[in-house]
Amino acid sequence: MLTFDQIQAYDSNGYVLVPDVFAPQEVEVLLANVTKEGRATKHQFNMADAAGRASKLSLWSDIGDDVFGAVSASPRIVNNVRMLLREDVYHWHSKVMLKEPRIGGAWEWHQDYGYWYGDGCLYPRLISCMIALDPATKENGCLKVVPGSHLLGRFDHGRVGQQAGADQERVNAAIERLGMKYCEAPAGSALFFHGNTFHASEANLSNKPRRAYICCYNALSNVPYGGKGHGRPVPIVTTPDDAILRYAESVVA
Ligand SMILES: O=C(O)CCC(=O)C(=O)O
Repeated sequence: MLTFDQIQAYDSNGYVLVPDVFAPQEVEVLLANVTKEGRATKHQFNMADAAGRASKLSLWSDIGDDVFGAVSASPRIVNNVRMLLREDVYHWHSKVMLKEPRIGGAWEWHQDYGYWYGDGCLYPRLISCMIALDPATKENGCLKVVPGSHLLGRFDHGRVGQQAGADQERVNAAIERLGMKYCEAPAGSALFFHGNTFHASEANLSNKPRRAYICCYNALSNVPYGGKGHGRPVPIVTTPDDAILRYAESVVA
């Protein structure tokens, strides 16, 4: 459970990094499932960055009855998101981010609400939780954020490569005023960030992969109008705490 200080940090900065949310054995099971034939391999696609480098990911909206579903519905994530939003939430979507060694592309500066505004959400009451599967470092393209930018409101977004990118002039002004922080993160950590927090990541120029699993949630009071958006707006039934390790055997089999 997040502490009072962590919740306060999130409220003022728009993000909070929590170490050791998942144990090394759990991360191992997840990594094995990233490469094993299944959800993570079936749904893969690229969203090229401004330089044309491939930023590969796999994305789905249903929680699903597998190890990835066990994380998306983990009480360690869902209950913290409920606390940060001060209300119940539903699963919006989850994605495996595959930043491959030397070729994995960047993610351009954006707000997630820059994408989700177009899906009919009236409020930016969405949270993403980025779970590091490999240690995320400056060299392999860890997430970088503009602290406090969740309070700026939504900026206009246009196309940058195949991604949505925020108005660069305003992003530069925000960075000048608020600064920018690299969120280097140990494997198993969870970075919770607000739907309006500006974030980006650089290309992976190292010879190590930078894989991460990102789970996104929307407040149940913020269901998009017109039947648009992702996920089913129903409360999440959280999984038992040992659910991830139960999938260890299916990897070996
Ligand atoms: O994987 C990354 O480095 C960034 C992903 C991201 O910005 C996003 O999914 O919104």
